[in-house]
Amino acid sequence: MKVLLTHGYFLADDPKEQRIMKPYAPLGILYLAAYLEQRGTPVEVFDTTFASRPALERRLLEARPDVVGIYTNLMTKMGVLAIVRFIRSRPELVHTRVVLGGPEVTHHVDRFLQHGADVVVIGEGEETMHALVGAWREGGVSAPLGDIPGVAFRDPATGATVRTAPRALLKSLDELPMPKRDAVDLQPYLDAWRTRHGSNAVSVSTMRGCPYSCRWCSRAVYGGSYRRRSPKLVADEIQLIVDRYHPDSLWFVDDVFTINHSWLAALTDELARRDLRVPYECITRADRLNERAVGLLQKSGCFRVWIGAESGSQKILDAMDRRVTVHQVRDMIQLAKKHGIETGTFIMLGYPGETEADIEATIEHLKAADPDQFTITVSYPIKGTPLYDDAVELRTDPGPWETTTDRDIKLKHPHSSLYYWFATTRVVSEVRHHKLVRANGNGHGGARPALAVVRARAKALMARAAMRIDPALRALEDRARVLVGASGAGSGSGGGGRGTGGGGAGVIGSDGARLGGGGGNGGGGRLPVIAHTGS
Ligand code: B12
Ligand code: SF4
Repeated sequence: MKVLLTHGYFLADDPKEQRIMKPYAPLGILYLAAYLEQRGTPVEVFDTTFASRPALERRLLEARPDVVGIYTNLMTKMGVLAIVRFIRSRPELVHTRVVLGGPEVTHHVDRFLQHGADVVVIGEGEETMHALVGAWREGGVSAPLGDIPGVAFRDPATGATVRTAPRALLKSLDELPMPKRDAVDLQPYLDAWRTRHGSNAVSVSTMRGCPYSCRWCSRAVYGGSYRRRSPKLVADEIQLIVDRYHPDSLWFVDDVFTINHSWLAALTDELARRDLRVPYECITRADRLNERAVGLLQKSGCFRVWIGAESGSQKILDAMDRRVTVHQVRDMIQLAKKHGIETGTFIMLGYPGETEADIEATIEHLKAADPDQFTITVSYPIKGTPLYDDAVELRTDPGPWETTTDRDIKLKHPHSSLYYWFATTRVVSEVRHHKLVRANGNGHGGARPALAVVRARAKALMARAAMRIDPALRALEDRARVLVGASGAGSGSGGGGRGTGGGGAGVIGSDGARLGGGGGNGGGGRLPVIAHTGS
């Protein structure tokens, strides 16, 4: 039985990521590959990141796999659909079963099946994929799948979607083998990082699931569970990565790295016992940090911690169900800095109910918290999240499902489409101005910094003025819309990814995407790992 796993993400088609250039290998399918191989099914992983679509198509025709499994997230959806179409269009691949998994499939099961997938795997993938391959091996391409939990497929007789019972989550992540990183060539990833940033990183996952319930966050795969690999196995994996790839740093993709302090203490001890100290970056929540946890982070090698902030307005944090206070975030950013750990934070603009006063509170929050970097996202609702359901009246129709993503859904605001671009520019410029003035006050003055202060101030003032005349801009926009006969109420939330990096506080304004921090346009040469959703 020939199994080929792939992910439909092509770096060459992603100018934004080419600018950031912090690619990571697709961990999900590397876990699947390891799990299947451990159980006797050899797997080929076709890593699309540095490849081209024609190269993948050639390989599919050459290999004629019995099963093609494709990781799908909301960004890669269109690429994945193109691969599915290709497979369906080729007589040579008529027997190939197409299985889709990953976060984007959970809430679009029917659509993916209508567009040619044979099976959609919902949730954790290892056991389900193993069961599917086993069923096809035993029973051929039309083997019955109804007893396999965690899948959806079309009934061959009626065409109706059949969803089997949900798959129970793995009881212990320690049952899993390490992801099969050697199934892909990591070198181009490491080289891409090093060439652009002077240093590189490898991603590691130690936990699955998140028990918090931030309303905009997609937990489509692991839900509200919290499971973790034992510190010993994590240290084994780190050792292997270090021996094999010699990376400059690690990035833990975990949602809330410091959620369990005893686990962190045990990992810290295990790493110390092995004298294994690799600089790493992680993401967490302010309420899962304290003096002890920050001390452990520092001791175990954390050089940068991302602490979710989202907003400087408590009203908005509460609306998001973030369950932290603005003050906790501020205090923990300061605490981490005191321990010599760099800090980053995430900001989301345009959450429903946010006013200009809330945006101003966010600016003040960033000045007071003083993170080394921050990223700004303009809010967009992902299907399956509470925000998506809450915002039913506010969502714009992005257009045909197969050619758009949830990132194209705008939340209707009483603003012009440029408002959040101005807001992003204002946040960045005001915070930058604040930092520069403080640095000058600390005796780091001079002609160039003075010019930068003036520039930042001017930009902030212009952005603020533009926000103030927004009703006029909005009226003009509405009029233009009427004149060209465009339909659809409400304006979009923010424009494209206009980067506005700053020396001290790196930030990239974005179209709802969370991108890397200060390495952005003019970000002062900082080298943040891409930080984005989570915590
Ligand atoms: C690391 C990460 C990134 C990294 C690296 C991506 C990479 N190449 O690895 C970066 C920063 C680049 C990134 C970017 C984005 N990300 Co991201 N990312 C993550 C994160 C934190 C971890 C992913 C991971 O490695 N998980 C560990 C592995 C083991 O889990 P997994 O991938 O889910 O795989 C399991 C199952 O999904 C399933 N499975 C996966 N593939 C397959 C395939 C088959 C055939 C089968 C059967 C099963 C299966 O089995 C696997 C094992 O159980 C997740 C959140 C999370 N905690 O998972 C968000 C997450 C995946 N990202 C998300 C988003 C929104 C994005 C962006 C769109 C953000 C943006 N910029 O707008 C971009 C898209 C980039 C792109 N072009 O793909 C969302 C996806 C929501 C959705 N519906 O798709 C998530 C879930 C975050 C969230 N909570 O909202 N991301
Ligand atoms: S944003 Fe972070 S803390 Fe909140 S639910 Fe998502 S992963 Fe959990």
